[in-house]
Amino acid sequence: MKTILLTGFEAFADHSSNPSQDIALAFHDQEIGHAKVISRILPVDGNKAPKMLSEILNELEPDAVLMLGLAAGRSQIALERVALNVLEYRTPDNAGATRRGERVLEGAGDAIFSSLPISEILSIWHDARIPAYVSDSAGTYLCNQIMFLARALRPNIPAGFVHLPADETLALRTVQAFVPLEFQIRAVRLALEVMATLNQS
Ligand code: PCA
Repeated sequence: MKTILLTGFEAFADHSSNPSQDIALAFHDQEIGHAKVISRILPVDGNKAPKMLSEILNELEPDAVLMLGLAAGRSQIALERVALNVLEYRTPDNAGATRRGERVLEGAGDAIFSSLPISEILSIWHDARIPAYVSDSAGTYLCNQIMFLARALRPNIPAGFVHLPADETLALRTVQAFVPLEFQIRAVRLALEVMATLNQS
């Protein structure tokens, strides 16, 4: 049986919760097709998150990786196409750190594409009437960092990132665009179903 690593992030900045955490945990230990999903929650800490990701990859040696994170303000689910080799953020991470134009990984290329079949996943989502699009920027914060690292550390396995909008829990606290958690869970399940059928390159 294949192993799919599913990651989410803890809450950060002024967000009281993070749907990526709730959704990742909802799938932990579940079997999807011929794959077993193992979920892990990453800290929003530019030093700790990469270390933890690398330890998890070594421990689990997953066959595929799906990473989730919150992009509050976006109104649809975003399948990220590309991760940049840059860290640039003024919103402090949960350790209080900011970055100005540092590299995610010294010596690596400037950008790496998702190795998920993004067009296939997008069209399956649209068939299921899930509002979603392919995004060409995962930002320059923790989500981009983790996506870049996962692709750089495991170049031969399907790995990619999905940015989730706020859910109703966040929208009840602060008026903002949101997609109900149930839709987000459905989207992640469909993506995992596609990933369960993929082979390593
Ligand atoms: N979203 C942030 C980091 C953690 C999260 O869930 C981002 O988009 O980089």
